[in-house]
Amino acid sequence: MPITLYDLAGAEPERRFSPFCWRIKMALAHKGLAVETIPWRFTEKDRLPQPNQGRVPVIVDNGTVVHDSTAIADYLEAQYPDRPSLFGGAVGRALTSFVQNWTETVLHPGLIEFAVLDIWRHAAAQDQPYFRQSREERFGKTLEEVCNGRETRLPAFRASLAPLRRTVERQQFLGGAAPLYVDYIVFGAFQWVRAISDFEVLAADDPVSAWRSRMLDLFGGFARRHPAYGD
Ligand SMILES: N[C@@H](CCC(=O)N[C@@H](CS)C(=O)NCC(=O)O)C(=O)O
Repeated sequence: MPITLYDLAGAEPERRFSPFCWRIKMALAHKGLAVETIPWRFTEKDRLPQPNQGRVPVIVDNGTVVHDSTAIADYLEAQYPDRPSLFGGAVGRALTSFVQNWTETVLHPGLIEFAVLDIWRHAAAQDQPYFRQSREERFGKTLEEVCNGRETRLPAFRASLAPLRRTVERQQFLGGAAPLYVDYIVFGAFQWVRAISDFEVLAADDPVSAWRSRMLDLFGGFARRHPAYGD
């Protein structure tokens, strides 16, 4: 029986843009596990299986409900130890935490200021008022104001990617010669923006762009097949 994944969708059911869900979709592909995704909208809290926190990703695996991307990755690693490892052992698991924290405290905040208005534009009609209100409360300004002048912030954002750039220009993946969950965490952030915004955050000649392209090619071009902008 395939694993069920509740996956954030926009107005178009196939436009999937949650960075946290992308981590898990890539992790499931890495493990070679069959998955059936259920498109879910921000305001459909009641449709999620219990227990949950009103957020996705949530998976159901043979009746077991797991929510939160980190808990899901740990669950998959423990539940399916004979399949390719997501972390490459305890040391890899520990170092993944650093990259996850960098992604969530530096990369995501940088990216959301480019793309939050585009998220609202792509959100389902029933989600738009909730999304606008909740995010404007969080930012203390309108979505338009958040994204205003985003071109001028691009050079500083690209400069902030130096640690990632220096890594992926010297090795194929963050995991080394082959990708690991740590790659999926960072990739999820770029795929989030790529799925809902035509604002290209990476220069074409950036080694980070080449790495993103390698990620898009994984699993027979799995991520590349989903609705998105750009290459
Ligand atoms: N810590 C959670 C974060 C999940 C999360 O924030 N998901 C977003 C979608 S990207 C969500 O479901 N938001 C619901 C809302 O804003 O109401 C994880 O790693 O899974």
